[in-house]
Amino acid sequence: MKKGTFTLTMIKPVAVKEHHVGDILSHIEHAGFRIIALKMTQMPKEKAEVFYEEHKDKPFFNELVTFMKSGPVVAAILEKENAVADFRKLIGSTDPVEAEEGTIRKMFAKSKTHNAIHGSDSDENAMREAWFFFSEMEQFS
Ligand code: RTP
Ligand code: MG
Repeated sequence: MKKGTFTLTMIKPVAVKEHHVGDILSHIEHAGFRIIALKMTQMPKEKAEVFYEEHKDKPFFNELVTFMKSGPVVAAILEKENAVADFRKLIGSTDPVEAEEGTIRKMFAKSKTHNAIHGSDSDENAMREAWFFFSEMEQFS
């Protein structure tokens, strides 16, 4: 995969539990993103800590890890020009209270921690996170 052409998303446990996987994937595809890898998986504590290691010193870290290991997530690699920035726009602000109308977090988030979906914040992190979840045999660029 070429850097800058994709992002990594994860539908978080709250949205999987509440049966929003189909609606969210549909929304993503209709916005012009191509799903080039997809799986459901549950992260053990150690994996969730590695995925979010950049936040390890933040006050919300333990709550975040506890939430992220609480149930299965649906991870996907999404291909599109300008994928990282366009996808962050599609999901909306971290806190659903601040998220714009029509964004995925506005529609499906329960709170700032339980905010329904993840999107990579840079091309470097998209690359790291894509390889965190998917092997070469699972990527269909
Ligand atoms: P994400 O990485 O999941 O796409 O979210 P983000 O970039 O919008 O936000 P980030 O600052 O990277 O935070 C990662 C996740 O940690 C939880 N969080 N809780 N209670 C709080 O103050 C708080 N702040 C962040 C959220 O689940 C957030 O998505
Ligand atoms: Mg982030």
